[in-house]
Amino acid sequence: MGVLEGKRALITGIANERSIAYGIAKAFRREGAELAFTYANEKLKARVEEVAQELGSNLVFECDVSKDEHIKALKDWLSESWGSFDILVHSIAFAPKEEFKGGVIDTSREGFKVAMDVSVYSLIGMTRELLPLMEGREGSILTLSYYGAEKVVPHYNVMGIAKAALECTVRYLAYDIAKHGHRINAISAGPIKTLAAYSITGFHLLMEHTTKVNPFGRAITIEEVGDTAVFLCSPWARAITGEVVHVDNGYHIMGVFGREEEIRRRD
Ligand code: 0WD
Repeated sequence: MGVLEGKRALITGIANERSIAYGIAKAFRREGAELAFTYANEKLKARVEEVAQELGSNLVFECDVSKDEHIKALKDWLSESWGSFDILVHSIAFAPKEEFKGGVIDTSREGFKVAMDVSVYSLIGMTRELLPLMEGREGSILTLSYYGAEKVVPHYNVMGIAKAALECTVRYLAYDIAKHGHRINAISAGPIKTLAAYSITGFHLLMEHTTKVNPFGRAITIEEVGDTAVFLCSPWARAITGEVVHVDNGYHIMGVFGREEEIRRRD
């Protein structure tokens, strides 16, 4: 029996089969969860419907998280479809492409607003709206962050600021929802080649470097993020909330990079 048997999970943020949310959805399904999906806009509908079908679900709903009326409609739809549910996966972030070109100093007011709205406020809005549907079910919420929240990652810019705010939001929400018996955590994932990642100027160099210098010397996969997501959203993690768990092959523990290679070369 899977560890998520009997759980219902709402998955957001699938753009294609490279999306982190897809890796999470597959792992959830493997562990016995029932799934429902949202897609951001009409262009993504067919792809998300295919994914849903592949993972044994016909529950697919449009939700652009920058629109309050979409989040409200999602609640009504979910209430009619399931009545109640257990897990929300928030795998959504966005900033206009221009914001990744220069430095933080070049951030536009509009770019800042959009990044914070879609990538951070959406977690608050969705949590508030969907919370009543988790009543009495010891619900679990999961969002996705990145190391650029903690340290300077050139060109990550306003998204780094948004991720720092997101991680802080996780802690505040953890406090708020604990009184209802629910938990919320974040996974800080290492870089993965997805659509969102390719908006970031120089992403391939960042990926190359991160892969080479992390202690395991390899890239992380969406399946690895999926397995950690299963744990965090399962009863095994029932005492963990407000946490940011790094799934990055240990990249974030390093203080000096590339030294071993240099030492070997000189020996
Ligand atoms: O290296 C990476 N790929 C990492 C991603 C490392 C660490 C964290 N993350 C985070 C991202 O910042 C994001 O929060 O993981 C989350 C998922 O990102 P992803 O899987 O890398 O990217 P992608 O497959 O592009 O999915 C993100 C999706 C959007 O896809 P597109 O590419 O169409 O922007 O976020 C969704 C959308 O499906 N999204 C929205 N959903 C609802 N309403 C909205 C919106 N307004 N905007 C974007």
